[in-house]
Formats: sequence, C-alpha cells, structure tokens
Amino acid sequence: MAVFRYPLSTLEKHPHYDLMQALDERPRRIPSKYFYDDRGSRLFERITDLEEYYPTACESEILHRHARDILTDCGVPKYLNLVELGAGDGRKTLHLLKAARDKGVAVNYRPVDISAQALDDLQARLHESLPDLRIEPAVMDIEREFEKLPIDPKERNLVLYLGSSLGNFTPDEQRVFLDSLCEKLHSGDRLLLGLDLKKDPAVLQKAYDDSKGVTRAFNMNLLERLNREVHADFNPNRFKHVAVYNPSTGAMESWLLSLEEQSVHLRNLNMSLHLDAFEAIHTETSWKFSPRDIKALAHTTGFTRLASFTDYRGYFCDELWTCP
Ligand code: AVI
Repeated sequence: MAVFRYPLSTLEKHPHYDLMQALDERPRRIPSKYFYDDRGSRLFERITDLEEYYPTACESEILHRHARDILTDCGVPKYLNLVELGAGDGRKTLHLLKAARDKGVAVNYRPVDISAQALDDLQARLHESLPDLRIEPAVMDIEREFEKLPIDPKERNLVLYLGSSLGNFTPDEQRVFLDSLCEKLHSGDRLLLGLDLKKDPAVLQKAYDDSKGVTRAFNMNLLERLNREVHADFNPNRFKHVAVYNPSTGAMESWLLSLEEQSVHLRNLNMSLHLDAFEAIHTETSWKFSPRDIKALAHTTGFTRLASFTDYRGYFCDELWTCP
C-alpha cells in the first residue's frame, strides 16, 4: 500500500504526479517514459545494437532499401519539414536524409526527443555525415507537449515515428495520439510509422530478455533513476527483470518482480511502498501489430495508407500514411 503525505490540492501539480499515481495502482506501474534519462537512452542505444533486438536492423534495412521510394511517395517536394518523434540516435534516418540530399530535396530536420543528451549526440553524429544539413533539435515530452510539435503550417511535413514507439502506448492511447496528429497535420502531409509485426513469441522473448543482459539493465535503470532523482532506496538486487509475451493481447510485457517482501521509501515524493514477495511492477508494454490491426488503426484515425514497406524476414514494417 502506498502512502501519500501531500495535501490533495498540491498533489496534481507535482512534477512526478504521474509516477506517484502509477506506483499506487494495482498492479503497480512505473510509466515507460521514465526509461529515457541519459543513462537509459544510452542503454536503449546498446539494445538497438543487439542482434537479438531485431527491430532496429529490420527498420534500417527497410529505410536503406526504400528511402527513395518513400520520397517519391511524398511527391519529392522542393522543401521538406522532417519532424522525427523520439529521434534517439537518428541512425536509421540517415538513409532518408542522404536520399533527400541526392534527390535535391532541401530538408529542415527537426528531431524531437525527451533526452537532451541523445539530441546532442545525434546532432554531433549527423554533422559528421551531413555537414550542410539544417537541423533544429527540440527537447520535448511529446505526451505532455504535443501542441508544441514543430509542424510547419506552410511547407510539406513528413513526420517520422519509427522503432514501433507507438506500440508503447495502449491501443486507446495509440488512437488518441494518431487522431491528434492527423488533426495537426495538413492535407498532403505524410507520416512514416514504424510498427513491429506479430511473430513467433520465441523471437520476441529473446529480443526483450537478451543474453547479454542489456535489456535487464535498461529495466533496472528505472529503479536506479528513482534512487538518483527522487531519493528512493530501491535495492535492484531484490528485483528480477521479467519479460513475457501475452498471447491474448499480442504484446510483450516488461515487469520488475520483487523477490521478497520489502518496503521502499521515496523520500522526495514523501511516499512509501510496501511490496509483497513476488509482487510485480509493470514497466512497459510493447504492442505488436497484425496487418488487420494496422488497417483498422489507419482507418479509425483518419489517415489514408499510401504504402507499406517490410524487411526480408517480414518482422517489421514502415507504413507511409497521409492526411486527407
Ligand atoms: C522504444 N520502444 C519501442 C522499445 C520497445 O521495443 O518497446 C523499448 C524497449 N524496451 C525493451 N527493449 C526495447
């Protein structure tokens, strides 16, 4: 049972209100966005280098093979406002940026990410490969600051939402997010949406519980982050990283399982948690999509599908959508 000691009126204004609420739910949760502090973002980059974590290699292959087709399907405009949500290290996007340069499309690249460090690294890396690229990074929590997305009202926009990050939202949140995006974009603007496809759970299992323990460290970093930032006293050795496929929802779920009965104090939140032995804290759901799911998602959120690109194994797809 969690105990809040703040008067209710001030509680909602607390910068960690979402975390406090989530920790008090049953099952308890830590919102997935807390993964991405600077250390978490670096760990995530290491995950994307793992052979077992196939989505990055698949999407790189797709963008390498189809960057030119994607630009053709965007109408090869003279100028493109390229907004990338949750840009991370931007390595996959390089294929698209190079294809635009080769086709003479002037790009204003606007990567958006929750981690300032990730954006600094991205900018430095891109400067080496494409020194003339115009790049305007923005540190932003897209869930909280959606209205600030740098959509250009006068030019053609292409929004990239890669890596199946949409799959970290619940299906309701996915629809609300895409609905709002469709409303914000203008007729003819494009969305390139990376979605991880449903597949043999054995492949998924390895991707979310890799043999080098990087995903485990990524999950555990949540506890370490709370220790650093809100002066909690989690002992990561008393928790286990658990990744399971839920066949009824078609999603991978990540949990932190308390290995014993324990109490944890989160000093800056003025909050204590009592965890039972084997009580689990939910940290992430990674929804996977079937072709039917994708069709329905585009249809219910007002987008028109223009093209779909997949990798040679058929594990992942990038969907190109437009707003009517
Ligand atoms: C960012 N997101 C799409 C990743 C995923 O696959 O859900 C985060 C991740 N979690 C564990 N491994 C990677």
